[in-house]
Amino acid sequence: MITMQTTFVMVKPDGVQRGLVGKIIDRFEEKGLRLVGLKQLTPTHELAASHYAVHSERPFYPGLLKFITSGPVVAMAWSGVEAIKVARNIIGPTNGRDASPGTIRGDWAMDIGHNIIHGSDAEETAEFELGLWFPEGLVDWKRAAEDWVYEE
Ligand code: IDP
Ligand code: MG
Repeated sequence: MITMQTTFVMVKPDGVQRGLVGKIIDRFEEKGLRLVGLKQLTPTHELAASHYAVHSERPFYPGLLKFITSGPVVAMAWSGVEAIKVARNIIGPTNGRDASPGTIRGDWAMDIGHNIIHGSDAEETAEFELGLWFPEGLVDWKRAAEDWVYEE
């Protein structure tokens, strides 16, 4: 069953400071996903708290909020068939030391907290996160290359 999805991806402050934004965008673009939203911003405490509300009882939550609001992030929306799973595969598991080479975290992260990037984990979270970070909406376009990316 072919499901077109849009997922929320964010380069965290460590990824921005380390100069990895361009290389990270390449991974998603070259895979064949379609960029439908992109902006840089320093998240407010309120925005970060809403985004990570599901983790509010966890011991790492205060440190996580401090980290995410510490500087600019790059927020993105990517569309494609099963884009949520595809993006999570490109990103790799949470702890960079467990992540396989070839994934973003596997290539560039050595830590569970400083792990470079976020990606939505399910349809409901993607919808929530896209509404939160892109209240202005996304860009509606067709990437001509999709005729070659997908068989039908
Ligand atoms: P995910 O980003 O791979 O989906 P989650 O379990 O949803 O991972 O955790 C959200 C974020 O919280 C992680 O990306 C990481 O930045 C941070 N985090 C998760 N677990 C820990 C921890 O044990 N220590 C420090 N930070 C953590
Ligand atoms: Mg998560």
